[in-house]
Amino acid sequence: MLDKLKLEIIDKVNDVNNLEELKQVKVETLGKKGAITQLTKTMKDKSEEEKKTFGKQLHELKEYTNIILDQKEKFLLKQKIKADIEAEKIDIFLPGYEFAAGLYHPLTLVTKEIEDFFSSLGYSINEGNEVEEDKYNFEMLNIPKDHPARDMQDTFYFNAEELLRTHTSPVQVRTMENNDDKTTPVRMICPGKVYRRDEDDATHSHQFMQVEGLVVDKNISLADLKGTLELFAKKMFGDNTKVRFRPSYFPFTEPSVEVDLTCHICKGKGCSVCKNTGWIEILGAGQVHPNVIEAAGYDPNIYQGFAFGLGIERVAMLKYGIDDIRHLYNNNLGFLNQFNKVK
Ligand code: FA5
Repeated sequence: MLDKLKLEIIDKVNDVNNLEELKQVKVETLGKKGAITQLTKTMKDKSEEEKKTFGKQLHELKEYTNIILDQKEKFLLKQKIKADIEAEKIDIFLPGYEFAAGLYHPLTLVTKEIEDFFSSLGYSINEGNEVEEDKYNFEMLNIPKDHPARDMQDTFYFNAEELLRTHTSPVQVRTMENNDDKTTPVRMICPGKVYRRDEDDATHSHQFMQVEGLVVDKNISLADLKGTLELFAKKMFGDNTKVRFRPSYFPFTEPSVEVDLTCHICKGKGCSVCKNTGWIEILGAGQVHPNVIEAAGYDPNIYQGFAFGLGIERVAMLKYGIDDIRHLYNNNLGFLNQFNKVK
């Protein structure tokens, strides 16, 4: 009887083609209701003599079944792994996919170039706060509460004391103030975003970027500022670049200037971008006002300085011939992909 069962089990295991079917055979033989388990249950009705011989044979059949099921399982597993590898085979000779690498935004490119230039002159690169205190954005820059210069830069307030900075100039004060030793010179630039309630047009935006520059030392004059900015303009735009210094007014510099470069679109003839002047203003600058030097803790009788605030968008527009500042904010990949293709 057990020989017949053994042959049946061997046949079943031989006919199995996959792991699922093998599981089924295991249930049918060794499972709770499986043939071998059922036979084990009949043992209690057998005589002592039968129990010995039948029990031994049944045990051997059980061992044997376990072994052939195990062997078959190993064989089927091997087959499955082989089939999976076959199915997932990679053809290493197929051409790869091209991944588009990220590009620098033109404003980042220009910022990096400005940073490189000033670092090469020994300037440090500082960071400021976009949410700034009234004290630093205005008061310590010689712009008291009722000063009309505030109107020109009116902005977004969080409360009476905090606002989105209207320019990067507060970093001038913070840098001087943070310098514990008020005898060491300062040479720094600070790039960052600024905000104003300006009307958006081809050259103005309500949110734009500036780079502040500050030098404080003994014997610093407007000639140093002029030399630095002329060198900067030539480095950024080529040796033939024309730079114009116009007298201007900022409460925190005296004297003050505004600096223009020849319009890149009309080359100085006059067009809608430069409002027919032939020039585009890129920065405001001047000798740091003695009141500002003093408020930040330096002695204005010994130390002088120059400072400038450069519009990064304006530099990018001049450099790349961009005729509308709004192109820089629209996230139009067709436009952005023209700059510095990095692969
Ligand atoms: C200032 O912001 C002064 N803080 C600059 C300064 C710094 C003067 C240090 C003296 C010493 P002004 O408002 O002119 O100045 O702005 C400086 C530059 O920012 C401008 O020349 C222009 O390039 C850019 N700019 C100003 N307003 C806008 C705007 N709405 N959109 C884009 N760029 C602007």
